[in-house]
Amino acid sequence: MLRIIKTACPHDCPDTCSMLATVEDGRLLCVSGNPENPFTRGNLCRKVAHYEERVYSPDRLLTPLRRVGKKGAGEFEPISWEAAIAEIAGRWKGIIAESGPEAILPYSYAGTMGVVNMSACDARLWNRMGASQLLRTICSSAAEVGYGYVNGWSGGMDPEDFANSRFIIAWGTNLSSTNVHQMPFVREAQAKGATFVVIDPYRTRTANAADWFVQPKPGTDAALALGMANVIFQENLHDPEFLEQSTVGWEAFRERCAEYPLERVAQITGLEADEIARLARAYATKTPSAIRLGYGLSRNGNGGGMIRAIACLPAVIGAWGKPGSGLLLSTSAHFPLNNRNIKRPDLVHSPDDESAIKWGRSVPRAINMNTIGKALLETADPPIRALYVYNSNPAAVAPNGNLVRQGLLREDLFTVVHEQMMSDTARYADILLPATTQMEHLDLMRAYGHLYLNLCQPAVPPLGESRPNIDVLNSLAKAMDYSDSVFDETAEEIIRGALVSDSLLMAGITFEHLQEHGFAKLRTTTEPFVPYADSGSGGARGFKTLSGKVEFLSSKAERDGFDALPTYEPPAESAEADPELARRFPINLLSPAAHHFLNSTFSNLPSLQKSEKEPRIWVHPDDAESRGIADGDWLRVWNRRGEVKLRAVVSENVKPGVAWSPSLWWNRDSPDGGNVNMLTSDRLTDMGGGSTFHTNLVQFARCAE
Ligand SMILES: Nc1nc2c(c(=O)[nH]1)N[C@H]1C(S)=C(S)[C@@H](COP(=O)(O)OP(=O)(O)OC[C@H]3O[C@@H](n4cnc5c(=O)[nH]c(N)nc54)[C@H](O)[C@@H]3O)O[C@H]1N2
Ligand SMILES: Nc1nc2c(c(=O)[nH]1)N[C@H]1C(S)=C(S)[C@@H](COP(=O)(O)OP(=O)(O)OC[C@H]3O[C@@H](n4cnc5c(=O)[nH]c(N)nc54)[C@H](O)[C@@H]3O)O[C@H]1N2
Ligand SMILES: [Mo]
Repeated sequence: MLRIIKTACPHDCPDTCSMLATVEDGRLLCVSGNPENPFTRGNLCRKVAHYEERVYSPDRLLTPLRRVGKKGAGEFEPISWEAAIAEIAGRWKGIIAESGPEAILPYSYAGTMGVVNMSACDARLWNRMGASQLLRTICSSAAEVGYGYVNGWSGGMDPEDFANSRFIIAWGTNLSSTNVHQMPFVREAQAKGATFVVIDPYRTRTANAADWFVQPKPGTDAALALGMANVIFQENLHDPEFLEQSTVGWEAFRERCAEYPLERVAQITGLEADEIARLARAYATKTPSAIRLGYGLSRNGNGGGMIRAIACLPAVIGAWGKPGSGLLLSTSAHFPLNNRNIKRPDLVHSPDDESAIKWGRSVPRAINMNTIGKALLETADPPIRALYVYNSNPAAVAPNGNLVRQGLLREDLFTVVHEQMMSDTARYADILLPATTQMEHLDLMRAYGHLYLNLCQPAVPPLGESRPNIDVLNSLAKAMDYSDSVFDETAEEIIRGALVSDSLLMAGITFEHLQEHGFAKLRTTTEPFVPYADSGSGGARGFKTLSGKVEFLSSKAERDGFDALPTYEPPAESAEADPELARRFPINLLSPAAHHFLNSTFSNLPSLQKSEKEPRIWVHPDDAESRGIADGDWLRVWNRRGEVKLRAVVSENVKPGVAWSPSLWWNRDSPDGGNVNMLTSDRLTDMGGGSTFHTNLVQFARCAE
């Protein structure tokens, strides 16, 4: 008997595809895209198309395990769930009694983006406990803060509206790999005569699909954006009416842009002055024009400032409030889900809470996830004594990997990992718990690259003894003697609570509706949705800044210690800011998303490893020649933080002085057991405490096989 279940892809990707799972006798046979969804249109990416390979992978964890060997050796013995939960709660109670709840650190990210298993069940437990808070900054925080200074939130265009654009820029995003369902809308526009531009220091797959590829030096895009705005103002291509009615500080901004004449911008970015001028003119005149801005470029030391400068461009030309026009960073803020019901902030300690009085802090301290290595090794008052990892694989994905390893190797750290796979991080666990995949549990997905909610309905029973996050965290809450009724809520109850909304965008989107259809688009007033369209004459309203307008001049930014106007600053670890360092380590290594992996998810599957071939590094022929390197040689790549071995691809896809290594291989499958994050820096971005994976100076040389 074949059954087809409507579900969705839970992984950390803008596309959040509507899927159909085909099941026979409780076994997942295959998955396919749900053809009814107008955004994902029945197509799945290469990674997810054979999801059964992931569900039934030999790396799946099927029983709870207790460490028997040395820390990190990956040697375990099976134990029962009862024993595992009792042991964890017992250790936590002891630690809380001695050092307070902040000695416990949960570490998680978006292994699943489900509302239940990423946002609800965990927040409730950690809030109730008063555990250290984790700042979830590894991906988007710099971009959100930089963009937020301009528009007040991270929302923007409907991705489906790109089909109506005549000029599209993919700026620091590799859509053909990381947001594949955006591309048909781009191609539709191209077929109607639109120009598609890619701005990226690496010639990506997306660049190969573009009409115009612009290749600046990494970390210089703020100068490029300000230089473009300068051309637009000088040539009178700006929209004075929009600027007057809907923005703050545009004349001061125009003066700031005048500090970025073409020659200076050409020198900073490494682009020809003429190309910058042509790009600015085309952007301003071939309207409606749209920018798809990626998080990728924000992962530079100056990432927040770059995003902030780029985010100003649509307002300069009055692009907001019109079809096919504007900018899209993320759609996640568009979903009016009931965050109070989801996270239950009322469970946070009140100042007269017993534990808060005893330990002296009513709001627990926050630890930035990008500096997890340092936090494990150096945090005091109290030190981190227990770590609980779920939805993430920090041993592979976090920067400054050698430090992360050292932290995880601490003998006195009690580490629990709840995982689907025997991941790099799982090997460091003291107690290792098996997690269900999305095929085995219920959840609700919002998306960061479109406006559809999806219900993930379980297709098969949990494999082995695996359990979803909600079951495990609720069991732990009970074992901790927390009697709050929220720890009895089921996934369905949480989803129903999340859908409670008085927003018109949610009209009729009920649990039953989602069960029947699998997905629902937010009930926007126009189709496609056009943000800020309900404007007064000549302008657009509804920006979420304090002024309600686009803020070139931001008093909020100023209060936060930044320039009141967008500006260009080189990242700290760059030739411009630190020439001495750049002499020793002259290559800027970018390590963005790999086509066949999703961060470190899927990187263990043989078929996808085969497509991704080997841990590799793309280097320019000049940089290869000067070091006697031939295509296919093994390279030793190093800096002050670490050293890794990668296979050389000699290629003009990068400019001299830049290298590119797609991420992420597991350490397990990397030569010498270390992936590219042994090199990356845990220095934080200018804004938002974000990650700086692309601001990474290295040196390389040929090495033996
Ligand atoms: N196949 C695949 N898809 C994914 C992921 C994956 O790992 N694999 N990861 C998912 C996740 S978690 C995220 S956040 C998104 C990320 O999706 P994207 O935002 O597309 O991120 P990346 O591919 O990491 O980086 C995009 C591009 O930014 C470029 N870049 C780096 N520095 C600069 C710069 O200074 N200026 C400019 N202009 N460009 C720069 C890189 O060369 C890269 O091509 O993708 C999601 N989708
Ligand atoms: N060098 C370099 N490093 C990077 C990046 C880069 O571009 N370059 N990208 C960064 C970015 S953008 C991001 S978002 C981070 C992502 O970093 P992570 O959030 O750690 O993402 P993944 O590597 O996908 O690991 C997610 C893990 O969660 C597990 N998981 C999935 N679903 C569940 C579940 O329901 N329950 C439990 N308990 N576990 C589950 C998966 O098996 C997987 O091992 O990586 C960052 N690291
Ligand atoms: Mo991400």
